[in-house]
Amino acid sequence: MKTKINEFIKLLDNEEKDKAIMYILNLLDSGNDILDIYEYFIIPALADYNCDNDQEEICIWKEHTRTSIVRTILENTYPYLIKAKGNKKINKSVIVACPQEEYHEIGAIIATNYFYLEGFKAKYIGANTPSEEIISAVKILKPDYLALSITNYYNLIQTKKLINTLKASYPNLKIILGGQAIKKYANKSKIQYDLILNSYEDIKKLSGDLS
Ligand code: B12
Repeated sequence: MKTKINEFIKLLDNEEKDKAIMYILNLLDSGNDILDIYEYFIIPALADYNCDNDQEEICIWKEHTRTSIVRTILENTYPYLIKAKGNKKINKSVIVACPQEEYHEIGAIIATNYFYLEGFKAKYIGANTPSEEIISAVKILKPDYLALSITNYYNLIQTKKLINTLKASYPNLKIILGGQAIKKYANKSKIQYDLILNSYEDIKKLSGDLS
């Protein structure tokens, strides 16, 4: 496995988009578990990425290029998710979003896929989603859960205001928080929430508790 991961990361480092995509699709076609592909290949491809170039502008476009390749790979895993999910269904819906100014969305998309895999009716509504759009989605779709992914801690202030507004109008809506800023700063920020989830195992446990 370690050799395969290194081979894949090398393809990404060299920005060999076609080869990187085919590498993962071949692993999936040869029967590897979709969750292993997420955990060992897709998540570390960005989470462990450090740009070692000195000039910041090179780092930024390189980060964009890598993210774009990883995103394409992620979208291409969807048919395999459909197969892996099978008939699993629980009668709960979740909207996943990145709040206003939060552009880091790969974690949110992965979380949406994990909810889907565990049988939730899961809908991802986007990165940098203005508060009024999130409120509108809650109003129209009436989900059981709203899951917000926050990476940058400075987005916690706006998110805190959004949750206060939502809780005042929709007291039954359960708020799930996840992402790097939540892992580090949820308690300090005194943000309201019902659940903090950060991994597939956390979502699987919630699904088990609800079944
Ligand atoms: C890719 C990336 C970007 C891309 C994002 C593109 C996109 N479409 O998503 C772009 C280029 C836009 C970007 C921009 C910026 N970035 Co950036 N970025 C990254 C990078 C390299 C990877 C992030 C990522 O996708 N990780 C992989 C995912 C899978 O991991 P994850 O998000 O943690 O999600 C996992 C869990 O947290 C969890 N999870 C996440 N959300 C949720 C939600 C729920 C409900 C659940 C259950 C679980 C869950 O599940 C996931 C799977 O395990 C990180 C470096 C790093 N080490 O993380 C920096 C990083 C996050 N960025 C950083 C910064 C500073 C920025 C910028 C301010 C400056 C810049 N570099 O351009 C801007 C800010 C943009 C904004 N306003 O949001 C800092 C953040 C520091 C901080 N403040 O805490 C980091 C850590 C880099 C660094 N070391 O300085 N970035």
